[in-house]
Amino acid sequence: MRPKARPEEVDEADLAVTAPEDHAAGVKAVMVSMVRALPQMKPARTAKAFARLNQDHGFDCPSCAWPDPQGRRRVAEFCENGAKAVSDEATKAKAGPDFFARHSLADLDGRTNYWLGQQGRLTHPMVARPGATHYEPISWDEAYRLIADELTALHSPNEAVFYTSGRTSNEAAFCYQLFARCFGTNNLPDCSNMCHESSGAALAASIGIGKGSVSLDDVHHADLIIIAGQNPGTNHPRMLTALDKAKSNGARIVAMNPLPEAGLIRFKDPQTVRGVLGNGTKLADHYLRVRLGGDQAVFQGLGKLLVESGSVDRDFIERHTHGFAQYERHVRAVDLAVVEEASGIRETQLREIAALLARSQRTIICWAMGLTQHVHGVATIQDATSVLLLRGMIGKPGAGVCPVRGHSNVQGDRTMGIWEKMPESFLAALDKEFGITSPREHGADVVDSIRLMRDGKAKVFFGMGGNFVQAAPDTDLLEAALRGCSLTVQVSTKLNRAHVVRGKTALILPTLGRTDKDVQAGGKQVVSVEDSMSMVHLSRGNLAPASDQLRSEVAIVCELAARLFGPEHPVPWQSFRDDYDRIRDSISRVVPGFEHFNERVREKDGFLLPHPPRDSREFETATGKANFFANPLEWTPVPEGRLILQTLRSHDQFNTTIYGLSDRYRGVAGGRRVVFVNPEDIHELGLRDGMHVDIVSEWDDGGTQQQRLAPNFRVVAYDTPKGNAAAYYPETNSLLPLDHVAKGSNTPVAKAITVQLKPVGA
Ligand SMILES: Nc1nc2c(c(=O)[nH]1)N[C@H]1C(S)=C(S)[C@@H](COP(=O)(O)OP(=O)(O)OC[C@H]3O[C@@H](n4cnc5c(=O)[nH]c(N)nc54)[C@H](O)[C@@H]3O)O[C@H]1N2
Ligand SMILES: Nc1nc2c(c(=O)[nH]1)N[C@H]1C(S)=C(S)[C@@H](COP(=O)(O)OP(=O)(O)OC[C@H]3O[C@@H](n4cnc5c(=O)[nH]c(N)nc54)[C@H](O)[C@@H]3O)O[C@H]1N2
Ligand SMILES: [Mo]
Repeated sequence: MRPKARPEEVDEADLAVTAPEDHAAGVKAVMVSMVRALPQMKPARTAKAFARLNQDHGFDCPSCAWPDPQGRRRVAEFCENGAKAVSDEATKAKAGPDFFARHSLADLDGRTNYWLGQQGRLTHPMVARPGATHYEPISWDEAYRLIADELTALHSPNEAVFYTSGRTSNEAAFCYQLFARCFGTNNLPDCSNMCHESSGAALAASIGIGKGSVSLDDVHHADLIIIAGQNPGTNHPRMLTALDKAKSNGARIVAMNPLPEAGLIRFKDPQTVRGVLGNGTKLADHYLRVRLGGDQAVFQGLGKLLVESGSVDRDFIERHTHGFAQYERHVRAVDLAVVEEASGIRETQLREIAALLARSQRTIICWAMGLTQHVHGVATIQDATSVLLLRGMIGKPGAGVCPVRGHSNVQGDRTMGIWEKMPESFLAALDKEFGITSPREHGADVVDSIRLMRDGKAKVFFGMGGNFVQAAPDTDLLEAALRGCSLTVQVSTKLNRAHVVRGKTALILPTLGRTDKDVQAGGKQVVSVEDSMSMVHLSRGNLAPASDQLRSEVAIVCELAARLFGPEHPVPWQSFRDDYDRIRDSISRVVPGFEHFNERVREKDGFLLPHPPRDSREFETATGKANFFANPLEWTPVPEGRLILQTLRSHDQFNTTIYGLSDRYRGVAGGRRVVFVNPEDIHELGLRDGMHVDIVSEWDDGGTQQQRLAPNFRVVAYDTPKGNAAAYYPETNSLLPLDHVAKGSNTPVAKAITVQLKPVGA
């Protein structure tokens, strides 16, 4: 049966499909950013915003977490998609009380997320009370009282969940986790649970720390860079500049991706003459068109070839690693025919890459969601790391692991304690600093939080940014779970579906974004962020906020805490709010690596956090060494008559924020409801290019077959491996079964969903 049509299921009459592009960026990218920025921000604001983006004394780009170059910056140190992110946040459009008076809750429920995002910045705190037809204004005081009353009425603090998206500053994140722990819960799910959690879990076990080990300079000087499961041309465009530089220093680049992504093929840097007038730089020297979920096979196959040819760093292995003998036995037994079956990569190509690895003196492996969002994502990342360990490629210049983070401060939020299972050392330091007792029982992550709400065991959902309802899996189940809450609170810059799908009472708390000026009682405030390569630096907004009713995230947490905990509370909430230096002073005593935080963060380019494997080849694992693992080889077979679907980002979105309907590099314009399918599959499944299908996912729930539906997608013949399809997130999140998660990280499996395509009306 077809459920009620979702608002996204609009008639996409303008949808047009053309040939994909074979290069990324170029002058067109600069033009697109300006054309998008001007109508949203007007010229003066545009100039003011872009002049400060990623500069000293400026603000950190709210888009991805790729690091800024140190020393002298280029005039425009940003990319097309960073410019879109800034325009989206700094827009002049406003969604204030009059907007909410015009649009009822029912009306908003019928709008697409794209439309919701276009309505502009939120300007006033708003409430939807039980039975209301509209959101109405509420004072900040009353909003805090309402939240405090609901929290106090809970039977247990664990009936509340406190979600964080990765744009929150270090200072706000620190206050927020402190707030949750003072309240008495570790229920701190975050976007990282859906993102690089598999990287954190894998790296912590392999090398003793869940973060990448390379700097930007290492990327520039690597001689071999493997980029697996990542589309930097769209999602980390400034990485292309670094790859361009590495190439000009002689590096070889290997791409591992099912799709021929433009940004991995060729790059035209709009800031160089070669990029503007010439053909730009050819990026990938080798392109492994791996099948979805086939990467583990490739890394184990490479491990086998390196071991068999003796191309391993014996000295490093003996001195710094554990488990080599077992690993060696395991990979020697790997059958290259099985590797080909699992990954689609032939032995000849695998041998070419193994030879490159054997010759390389400085190898880096980069990855993103194409590795993390699989059932065997943790094992895959461990096996990639093992290839580097074989070659002694950790803890030396130009070499290492490089998980490329998503949100601009997702790594910093984790460092600040946004995690449902922070280690005892952190909790003990927090308790000592404030004279509190943090709960020790682990909290709920994203998937477990949804289970708690579904089962009526959590009743208050608090979202510090983000768009939980669209980012998390199993949309229908999740919407029902959220609607069952007694209170949902969203701290947001802009409207999205998380404000529409709401609990019995719902609050919208409008907040300052990265670009906004933040003035508190103690004067103008600055915040800090940590990039993908562990550099911590300041971010200062310089634009006038959309209304005088906006509060900073820090202020919101501190004011709510003061209301909930009363004036006698041991944490100096008021003083934290007035002057963020005080927060940083506390952080400097609680979080290792942040000593003298206030001084060091004010140095040019900020400071680098310690990373034992990178700094001194020390591995803080259970064995005291870097660990090899003999992981069973897994992959994703394609059942008869079915396809394996990956859900990914278009070039015109930031996660659930849809900037526009143009996925330029893949040749799609005017719509998003497309499913990319291999032409042979189209033929064999009895479909036609251009026809409309419902996507139906299948899930075996302990013996019972479940189906989930995402209706009405246009079939687009595309160069994707046979058996593998692709469609955009978040339109496809209704297809992800809640229990379909990565082993060891509980990350929803967004890159391998078993589906059938059913012609509409058949
Ligand atoms: N402009 C823009 N920038 C962003 C974002 C955005 O939405 N827009 N999102 C931010 C966030 S939060 C994140 S996490 C990152 C995401 O950055 P990416 O991980 O690059 O994002 P996805 O679009 O999910 O792309 C996954 C890529 O992996 C490939 N892939 C999928 N499955 C497999 C597989 O099994 N094996 C291999 N080898 N490849 C596979 C896909 O073809 C695709 O190229 O980007 C960040 N930056
Ligand atoms: N199917 C599928 N699902 C996925 C993924 C996938 O690849 N496929 N990727 C996953 C990944 S990697 C991630 S990271 C998650 C992303 O999940 P989220 O982080 O929850 O989602 P976003 O779309 O980034 O959140 C955007 C909203 O954040 C708010 N916002 C923006 N800036 C600020 C700010 O400065 N402060 C505050 N308070 N609010 C702000 C705005 O209201 C905006 O609408 O989605 C995950 N979901
Ligand atoms: Mo992410």
